Amino acid sequence: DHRDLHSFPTRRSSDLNALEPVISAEIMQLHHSKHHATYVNNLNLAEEKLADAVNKSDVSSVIGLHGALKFNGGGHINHSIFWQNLCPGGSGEPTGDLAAAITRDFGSLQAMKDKLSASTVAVQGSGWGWLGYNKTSNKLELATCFNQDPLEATTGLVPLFGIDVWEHAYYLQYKNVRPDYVKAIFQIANWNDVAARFSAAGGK
Ligand code: MN3
Repeated sequence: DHRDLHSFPTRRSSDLNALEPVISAEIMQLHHSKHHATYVNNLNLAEEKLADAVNKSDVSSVIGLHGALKFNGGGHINHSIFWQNLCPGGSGEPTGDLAAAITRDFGSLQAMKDKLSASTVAVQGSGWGWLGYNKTSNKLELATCFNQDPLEATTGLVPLFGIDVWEHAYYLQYKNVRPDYVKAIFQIANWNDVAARFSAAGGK
């Protein structure tokens, strides 16, 4: 059960403006309490149906729930990471092992941001851009996902930093100018959270 919509960056509705001016309070309110909440509610429903189907050894119904689990479960996973990836004013530049790995694998922080921005802006329709960690090669990699496809379950990469480019994430504020939203989001990036995810995955 995922009733608890934890992981909001400030946890208090009075702080919905915490990420302004990059993300408006209006967007935060709708994004968190409507969009994310809907994924959570529908994931809970799908998991109840899954438990019932498993209980009845109804393999056809188990398989039939795949789409709902992927979409709503992915939506919950992705947004839970997204809220933690952001903090008021940003955390400054990456440091330590994360900074070293970014330089090693992309040349520089700016080069990584440029590449991630370009691939994320280019997502056709709704989806996400990601900085991920490849545990097999011990390298940072970039990827994009359509819809709410969760990065690790669909590519094997451990998600470190995600940019939501569904229109609900920016349209009320940035209208059709997705590149401005993607550019601005780095101003509120919480590299401490990204570094913690990298470290937890065994990255160096
Ligand atoms: Mn979203």
